[in-house]
Amino acid sequence: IQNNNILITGGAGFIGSSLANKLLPNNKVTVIDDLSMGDFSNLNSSSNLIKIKGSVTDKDLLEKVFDENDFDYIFHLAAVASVADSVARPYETHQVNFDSTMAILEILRKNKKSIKRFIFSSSAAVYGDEPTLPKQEESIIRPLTPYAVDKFASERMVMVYNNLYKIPASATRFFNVYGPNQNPNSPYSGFISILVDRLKNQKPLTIFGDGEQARDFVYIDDVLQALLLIATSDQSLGQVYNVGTGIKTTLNDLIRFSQSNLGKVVDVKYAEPREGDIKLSISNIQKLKKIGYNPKYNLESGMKKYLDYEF
Ligand code: UD2
Repeated sequence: IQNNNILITGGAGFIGSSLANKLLPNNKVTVIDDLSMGDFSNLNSSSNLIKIKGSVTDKDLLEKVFDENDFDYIFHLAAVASVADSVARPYETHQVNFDSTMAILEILRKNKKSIKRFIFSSSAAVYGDEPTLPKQEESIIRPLTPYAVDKFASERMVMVYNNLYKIPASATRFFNVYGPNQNPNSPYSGFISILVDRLKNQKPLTIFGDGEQARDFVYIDDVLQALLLIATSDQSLGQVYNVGTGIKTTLNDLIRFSQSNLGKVVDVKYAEPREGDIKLSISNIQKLKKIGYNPKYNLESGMKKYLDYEF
């Protein structure tokens, strides 16, 4: 993507800022972020960058931003990413995780904005605990939390606007993304960001459960590759894609890995599993591969790159 005008909501957060930094040298990038989890310091300084501190639930702000810009691409990454937070505050998180999507879609429809693509970030959460693995895009959908329902509803609404109103759109279902600038400071931050923080600060790590729960951990650079492919492919129009690696890793694997490959010992405490925690979440990525996706990182190379950056 070059010489385009791009909006990234949640652009100061982990995935959003990584995407913005990749696009900034050759594009104009507007970032909206409420800084609840993100930080503008994640963004490289550039004359191509416009930073807006504000919420995607603020319709007046959205109207103003769209009045002032003709965006080519919109990456809607702003969300309350904590599933537990959605359980504690279902109405508030619904406004961020669903209403904001509709608000942007409505502006695009009503103002007859001509865009190249709207990309919505959905989640593996939509599959819930239905045990069939690996997850395919057509697998059974069983959202179990307000977060998962909002992600699925947003995703579907995006497809409806694509089909009925010809707003060109695609969606991603992220599995467990990790890498530099993922904020470790919430208990519901990504496990790997917490692990790296504990390794750095020599503090104990708590594993909820026996550590045999497995995830599909995907390195941020591969996620950026996926986002750009999905945004620019003709085939991906009106489609939703799993974004992962297809590789299963348990939390215990991660602990063993950091000790044997990196020589870093972390003091691990085991505690009761978290309520509603999913045991296994692994993606099938054949659909994404059909549009050219080729993940470059396994756990070893991804963790090495992440730790080189951190230490
Ligand atoms: C991920 C996403 C979430 C949602 C969900 C869908 C992240 C950060 N979150 O949640 O937004 O899309 O997938 O299913 O990517 N754990 C510990 N100790 C800790 C922290 C976590 O044992 O200090 C465990 C946790 O109980 C879980 C595993 O580590 O079993 C992974 O937790 P996570 O928060 O990184 O990711 P997940 O899959 O719950």
